[in-house]
Amino acid sequence: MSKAGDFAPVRQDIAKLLHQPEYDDGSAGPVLVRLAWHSAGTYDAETDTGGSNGAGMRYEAEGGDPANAGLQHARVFLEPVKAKYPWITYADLWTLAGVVAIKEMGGPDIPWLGGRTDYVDDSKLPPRGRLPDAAQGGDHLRWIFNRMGFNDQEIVALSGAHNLGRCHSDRSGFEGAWVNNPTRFSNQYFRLLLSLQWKKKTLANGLEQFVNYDEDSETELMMLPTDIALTQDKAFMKYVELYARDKETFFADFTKVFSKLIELGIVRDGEGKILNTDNQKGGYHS
Ligand code: DDH
Repeated sequence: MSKAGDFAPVRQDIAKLLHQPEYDDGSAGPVLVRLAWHSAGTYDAETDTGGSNGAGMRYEAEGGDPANAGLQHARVFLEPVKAKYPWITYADLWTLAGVVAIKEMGGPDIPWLGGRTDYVDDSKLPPRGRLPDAAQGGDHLRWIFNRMGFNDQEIVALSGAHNLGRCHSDRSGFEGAWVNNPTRFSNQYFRLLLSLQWKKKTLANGLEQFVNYDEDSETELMMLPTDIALTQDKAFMKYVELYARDKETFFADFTKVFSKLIELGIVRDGEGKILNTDNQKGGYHS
């Protein structure tokens, strides 16, 4: 039995469950990264609401947000880990799973601190609509990410997570993967944004995405309108070019911005203890 607060065996068990031969590209990794991001990306700096603390996605108000469609797969993958280590909170488990998955898929080692609680303060529940809409453009990206406290460089670095995973027609309505090897973390997404010809395609459901018909690529790859928007704005494009040519800088910047993402709304003391959660108030308890 592991001691409460000993995250090393939890990390190992998360790493072991990533291999899922029956699921997607054989890996639970990408959807776990998306779970971590969506758990945190509801944060609003101005009202100090949302964020990973509280694991609000367990409840219909947040979990049932169409933006979170498909993330139940990620939560189900993690249930055996939660059962084995009942002391870990969902809020910690989901964010930790994201960083473990990124590392296991060849990405950087992202600093992670525990201590989040599963207490949901009703007055701080994020309204739906705080996560980005892939059908939009650059103004929308700034509107969404500035609200969380991210600048242009951080928006582009974060978008590099689309090196991983794929779009599902029964979840977001978009279809396909961004890169040929969607379970390997790299800067390939940025390189393909620049090197391939992207053509608009209207899907049967009416959504528009961009696809590449390059004969050299093994499969049809895709980009969301929000991905293409990064190449249509000078300020974003500067960082797309930087990350396409310099993988080390992308990894370093991604490390910083992903750890900032999963700390949004969390205030810690010098020892890393979270100061701004109050388990004594009413509300949901796990
Ligand atoms: Fe994303 N993302 N994302 N994304 N995302 C989708 C999948 C994945 C947007 C839309 C979509 C980030 C930013 C944005 C991952 C990580 C991150 C899908 C497809 C859509 C749509 C969902 C589905 O059909 O299953 C938009 C728009 C933005 C934006 O505006 C910038 C960020 C910041 C991250 C991050 O992790 C830091 C990952 C991983 C996936 C693949 C999931 C999977 O199941 O595979």
